[in-house]
Amino acid sequence: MTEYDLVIRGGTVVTAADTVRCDVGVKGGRIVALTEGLDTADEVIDASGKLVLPGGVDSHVHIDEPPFYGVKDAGEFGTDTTAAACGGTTTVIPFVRQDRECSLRTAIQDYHAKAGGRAVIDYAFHIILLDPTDQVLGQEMPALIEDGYTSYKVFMTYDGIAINDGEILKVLEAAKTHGAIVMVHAESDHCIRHLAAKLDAAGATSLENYQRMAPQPVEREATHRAITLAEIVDVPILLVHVSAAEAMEQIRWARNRGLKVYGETCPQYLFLTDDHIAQPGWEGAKYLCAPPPRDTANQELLWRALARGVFQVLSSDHCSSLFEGPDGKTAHGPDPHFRHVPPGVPGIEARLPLMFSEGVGKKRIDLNTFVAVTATNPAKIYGLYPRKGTIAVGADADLAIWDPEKDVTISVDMLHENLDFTPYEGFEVKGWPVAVISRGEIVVRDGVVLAKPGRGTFLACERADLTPPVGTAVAS
Ligand code: DUC
Ligand code: ZN
Ligand code: ZN
Repeated sequence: MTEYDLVIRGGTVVTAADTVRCDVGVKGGRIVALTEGLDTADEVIDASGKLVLPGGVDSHVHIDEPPFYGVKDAGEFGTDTTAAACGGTTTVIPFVRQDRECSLRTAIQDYHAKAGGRAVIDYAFHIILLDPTDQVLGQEMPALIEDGYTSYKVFMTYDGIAINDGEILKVLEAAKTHGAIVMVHAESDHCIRHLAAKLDAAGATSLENYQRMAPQPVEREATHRAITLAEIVDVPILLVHVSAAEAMEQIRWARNRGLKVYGETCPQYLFLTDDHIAQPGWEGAKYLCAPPPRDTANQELLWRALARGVFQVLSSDHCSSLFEGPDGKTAHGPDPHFRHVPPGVPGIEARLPLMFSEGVGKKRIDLNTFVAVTATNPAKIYGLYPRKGTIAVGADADLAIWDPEKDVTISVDMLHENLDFTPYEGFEVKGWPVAVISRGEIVVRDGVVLAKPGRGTFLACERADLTPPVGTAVAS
């Protein structure tokens, strides 16, 4: 019997803290050795000239959710976890969306049925709270937290999805009592309704008007309000999909006051702008998400905030509506109307290559920060660390071996997302994972998917680990 099932030899191993030349020895799905000169393995991967990174943790993805704006997801757990793996991600955390008057347990069972037998990488679940009754918060939530569902998302906007401030306070109190982390979609519903009604009345309904319905103050106000509610309850929160400087400034302000307020941004806010959505006809629907992407000046401010630790998490917020057809973003015709396009863009596969190329390659963030925001921090915040999100003895052998010189032009044809478009069509990136390993098994090699559907397993999350360096104060 050989000492190791797999040895990755001669690569540069990178974690959120260190960059070292060493081999990685894997046995029984876990990392068991990190040292030079490992041999005697059943399988050896030569990683010389390559980077060995923790597999990515994409902690904000929407997979196989109920229809949104009347449009259902084209992706399911098989397609979307395959796409994730091809882009170097080895753990995803999708959402369970509670239906009104339905128990959380029932909703969770439905999602287990969707994921089991299909997922090719490991997954946990967040829960979207639409109906935070006393029964849900007092009875179901505590039991679910013990079972590994420790993160809950609330919305401050959308018909039938938003909850009010009083309900958010109750959710935060329950999270504090039982030890959950609350994710907040922060956009002011009243402001959006007011602005949308004015635009409608003026007949300004083409897609170029979308960002006029939700300008930065709409996000800034809700972000500040969410921070205030969390401060009053004295509980950590995480603001998801932060799009721009004004909301980001609220997070920095809060943290510098010692509040446990964390932030996530996404590729669409670093690579897309409102000009993409303002294109004539339906074209802009490919880029339409909520909050809207802003302008290039904001992109640079978000990059700087990522580099300085204002944001802890960089996730895809992957949504998988098609562009064309009866289940597409363009389904509610005949004319494009900014209120009728389901918001959300795909990105589960391109997330890491885009960030590696434009972030590390262009020296906007260093390699360790790349690992921190795309793998280690989300694993810590959502209670999966150190099993996931790092390279350490005892951790799961979830690894992505990157060729930092590989040139790829992103196009819908080479992605695995089961969609008819990508907002990143034609983007040229340098660097792509050439082998992706999940619990010691090579799931993707040189672009070939080797994983069997259903090999991915459910991960029960612990409570958040918010110890430094997650969320230390940030320089202005
Ligand atoms: N919020 C998300 O988190 N994702 C897509 C759309 C939205 O509003
Ligand atoms: Zn959201
Ligand atoms: Zn989302």
